[in-house]
Amino acid sequence: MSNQQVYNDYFFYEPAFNTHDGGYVPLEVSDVAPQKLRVPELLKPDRETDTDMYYTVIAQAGETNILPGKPTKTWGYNQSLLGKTILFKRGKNIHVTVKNELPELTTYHWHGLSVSGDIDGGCHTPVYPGESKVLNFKCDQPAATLWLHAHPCPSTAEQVWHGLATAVVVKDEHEAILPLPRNYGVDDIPVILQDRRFHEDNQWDYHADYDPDGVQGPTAMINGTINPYFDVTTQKLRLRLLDGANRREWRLHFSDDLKFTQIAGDGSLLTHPVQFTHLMLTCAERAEIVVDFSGYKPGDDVILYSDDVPIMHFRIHEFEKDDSKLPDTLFTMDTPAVTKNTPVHHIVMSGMDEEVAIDDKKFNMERIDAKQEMGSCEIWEVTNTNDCEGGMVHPYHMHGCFFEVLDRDGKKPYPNETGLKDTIGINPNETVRLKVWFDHPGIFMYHCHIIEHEDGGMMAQIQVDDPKHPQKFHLMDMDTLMNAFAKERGVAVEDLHLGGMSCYDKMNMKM
Ligand SMILES: [Cu+2]
Repeated sequence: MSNQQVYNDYFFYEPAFNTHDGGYVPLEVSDVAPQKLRVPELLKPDRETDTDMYYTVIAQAGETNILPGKPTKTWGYNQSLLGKTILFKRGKNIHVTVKNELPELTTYHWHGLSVSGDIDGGCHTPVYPGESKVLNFKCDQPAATLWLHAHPCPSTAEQVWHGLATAVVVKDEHEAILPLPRNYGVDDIPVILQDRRFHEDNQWDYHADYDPDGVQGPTAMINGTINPYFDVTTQKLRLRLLDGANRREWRLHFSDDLKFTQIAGDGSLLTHPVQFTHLMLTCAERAEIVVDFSGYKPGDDVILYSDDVPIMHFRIHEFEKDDSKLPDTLFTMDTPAVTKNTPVHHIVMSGMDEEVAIDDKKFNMERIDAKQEMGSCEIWEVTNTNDCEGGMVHPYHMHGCFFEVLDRDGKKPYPNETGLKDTIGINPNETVRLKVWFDHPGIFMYHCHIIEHEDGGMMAQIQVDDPKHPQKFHLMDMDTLMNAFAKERGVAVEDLHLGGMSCYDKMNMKM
């Protein structure tokens, strides 16, 4: 790695950090005894051949011992909280049976997976309690860390809060030959960053904690573990960081300002490795980093902080020397060219609290907000019209595609915004330009990934047509979903209370 520059900057606008929000919930130092980090097992395929992989993913309710005392009622995939890590190999045909054993409908959204709209798992594809469905697709995208989470409108935030989120890892032949840690569970682990508030008897209470700008809790929870430590037994450790929180931004740094190397972002390796001492993640963003513990000896404790709160410990043990060097180039972008005829699509993210909107509208399941042909490339100019003073960073996410970040207000993107991305934090009063193309047809959502903003209507949808195979897409309607939720919860539909509803009510809008 020839570029020795080490960045010590979070890059985003400091006045827009969540720490300045009126409703900010600071993280608190945990007084729980250190617990070994839960590293989710890899989900075992039901069957795997040279060409195909078969999985079953079950959304289920359960109880989890998170804190001393009473177990917490939680939801998860194939386990009581979060889920096992799902591995897809590039080039294989994937068959996933998704089963819903929850008391209410859900969807299975594969965040970052390059698939058609019917597989993507947005709000038009509910799976009702007791039902299952088989998803068939080919995995054809670069190695990356993706995730699976629930996405039923307008209850995405509450379901993710209950625990419906898990890491998905795509492997390919290119990544496989790079000198990177990849011994899962030993020197290559997912790190799902979330926060929760524990109420009486260690329970979560989404409605008590509800905030239209995003639900937060004072306790950092990493892979479902409070005050975790990880036993380091290798010189280099690869962390697949995911901001899986509903609202929280993570501003990460290690003790001793230990530098680390970011190797991957949302949807691929970065084009070049970048060295940092500080890294900010907004909701749903991923960063794979490699930490080199060569300067430490057995018995040392390296601490990971968010802002000034310790959230995780790395206990150093004996390890073998590993001075392998990364190549300068990790990934080559092969994206459609932009010409002066490339269409430009402007969109505006506005508001905070209940007033959030995209292009002055709240999400409507039955309205198509944009169209783009499969295979064609457009420049999306996305503006956050919040004020620099008092405004917030909105993490903008698109389903069904990756994008390349062209610039931020005409300036170069941040140094780790190379490679393929699907989520980008946009500062107040800033416009980012993205190169956007779709490889699959369908209806896809684009929205703020502060999940309460998404439920509150800061979301829109695009219809992507395959010009060679025109299709008619079925759109769900909100009444059908609301009636189903009401029935499942045993209440009249007028008495149904789902997170995003208050945002529409307050604006006198129908959901
Ligand atoms: Cu937002």
